[in-house]
Amino acid sequence: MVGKRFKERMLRKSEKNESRLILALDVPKEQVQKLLEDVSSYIAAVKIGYPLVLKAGLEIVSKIKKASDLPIIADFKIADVPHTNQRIARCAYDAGADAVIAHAFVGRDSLDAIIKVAEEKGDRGVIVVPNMSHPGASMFIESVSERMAKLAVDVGATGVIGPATRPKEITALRSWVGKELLILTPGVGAQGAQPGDAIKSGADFEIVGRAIYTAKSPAKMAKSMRDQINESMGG
Ligand code: NUP
Repeated sequence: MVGKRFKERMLRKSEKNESRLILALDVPKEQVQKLLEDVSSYIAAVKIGYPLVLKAGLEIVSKIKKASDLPIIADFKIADVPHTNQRIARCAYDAGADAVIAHAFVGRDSLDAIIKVAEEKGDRGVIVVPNMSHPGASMFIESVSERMAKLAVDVGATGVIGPATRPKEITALRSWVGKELLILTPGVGAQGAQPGDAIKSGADFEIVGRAIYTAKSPAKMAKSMRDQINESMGG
């Protein structure tokens, strides 16, 4: 498995902050610093993606790195031919990303290309997408998610994305990927899932964006969601 160092870093942060929450930082760059100051102690990692990076530039990754010691997951849903995948992953890791998110549907060679870069860059993480949280996932992705989850295991990925909105599919996902791979689940809050539901179904982390960053008090919301998840775990 690639990215053991990333996984351990995330689990250490999770333990320190007693949190299974990942913040989706899909905000304008002007909001990043304050949001991080408000919620950093209640989360285990941050996920950045196109909504932020296409405006702020990739240098936002190093700025976040300087401002906090949270692991950074670059959600670029990489989905191209192998050599392009490799170049995209290299850009993300060189900018300071600890892990990247990549689509599985492009096939084994495209994922292998990213895994190779992750190894070269010092055991960074690779999170594969075998399923998605939105209703449209039922059109195509869901019907092949078992094969894609098993591909994630075969290529040696660090983890997979699962739909918090459909907890039964997380249970199935866990049975396909085994215990070692991390399962990260978006869909909590704005997309309808309740904090804790995905973890109870076998996920390791819940990804939350809008429910936290549009709240009147992001800090209070992050703390409350973190606590709800912990309560649902019996802790
Ligand atoms: O299946 C997925 N669903 C999903 O929402 C895969 C994702 N990567 N995401 C991302 O998670 C989405 O792009 C957004 O960054 C975050 C969820 O945000 P929110 O719905 O909590 O605001």
